[in-house]
Amino acid sequence: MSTLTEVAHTLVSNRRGILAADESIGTMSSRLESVGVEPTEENRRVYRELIVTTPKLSDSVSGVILADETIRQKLSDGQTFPEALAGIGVLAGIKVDTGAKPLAGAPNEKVTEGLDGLRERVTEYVRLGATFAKWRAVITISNSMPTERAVRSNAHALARYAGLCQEGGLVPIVEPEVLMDGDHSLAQCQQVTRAVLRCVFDELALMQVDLEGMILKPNMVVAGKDSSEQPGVEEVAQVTVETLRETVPPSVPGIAFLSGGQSPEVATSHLGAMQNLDPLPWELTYSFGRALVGPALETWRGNPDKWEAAQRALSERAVANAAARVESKG
Ligand code: 5MM
Repeated sequence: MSTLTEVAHTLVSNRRGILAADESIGTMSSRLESVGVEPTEENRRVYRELIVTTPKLSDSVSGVILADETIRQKLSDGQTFPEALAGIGVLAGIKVDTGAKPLAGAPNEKVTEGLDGLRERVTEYVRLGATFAKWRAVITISNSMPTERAVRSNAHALARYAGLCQEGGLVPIVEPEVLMDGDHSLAQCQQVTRAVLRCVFDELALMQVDLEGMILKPNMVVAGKDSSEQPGVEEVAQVTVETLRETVPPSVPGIAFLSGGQSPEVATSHLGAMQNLDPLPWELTYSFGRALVGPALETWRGNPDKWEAAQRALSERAVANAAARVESKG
């Protein structure tokens, strides 16, 4: 097994999942402000320290995705974040995209940027202790979207990113997110997700990306959050797995879902319901951001007295998701 394949398997096996703590400075600052915490570099660091020092984190978390700012920061004990994670048996990842920017010729659609200089940045991130990377593309559903232009541009960028990461020794997490924003139906989400994943795997093949050395991070197939018809948990699980079976080759070791704005409990229920749908050719796990850390951030609110309670809130979600990966198998 190559190192890339080993890292990919480690990330998705043993019931564990990935914690996405890679909010860009802008997103992290808004999240801190929403709970009354001043959005300073130091407060972003302290909040990330709370996450990675959560007791028993490694029982249910295999990897933590860091932001560029965080991978260069230190914990209060002087360790870097990758050092602290390595010390507890958790892999360090790094978000390498530089954000979704307006796509020329496609009003209201975005293409994720960050390919310029990526080869050199990958080398640096490996030196800083990263073993895997993440790049997120966003796709919007409406009457006129997504355009083929947006889907193909984003798929192309994801594949070039994945190729550069593998060349430099990082396992790429390939994240094409079909957003929950809007009032679209479950069927529309399925249709768009299917088309996006087909295009992504076509581009990955063109770039000769080794599928055994990558992780796919897709959205679950759900109705738009403003839709009046919300499917039940079993239906979401069935339609999501059906869509993945149609599009994701079995050589991909694992699929780690994003939560995309679902409540923590609902995201966990969906993950659990999917485990029953044998045969699954890949591991199905989580790479949640908000659905893992949301309750912890709400509990902490910058109050040092709430540090342990916040860590318990994170632990509770992480343990629930790890349990969801097996419990349903009954
Ligand atoms: C943690 O947030 C990630 C970075 O977002 P920005 O670049 O917009 O700041 C984000 O990519 C995240 O990893 C995924 O959306 C998954 O998180 P959720 O909250 O959807 O599970």
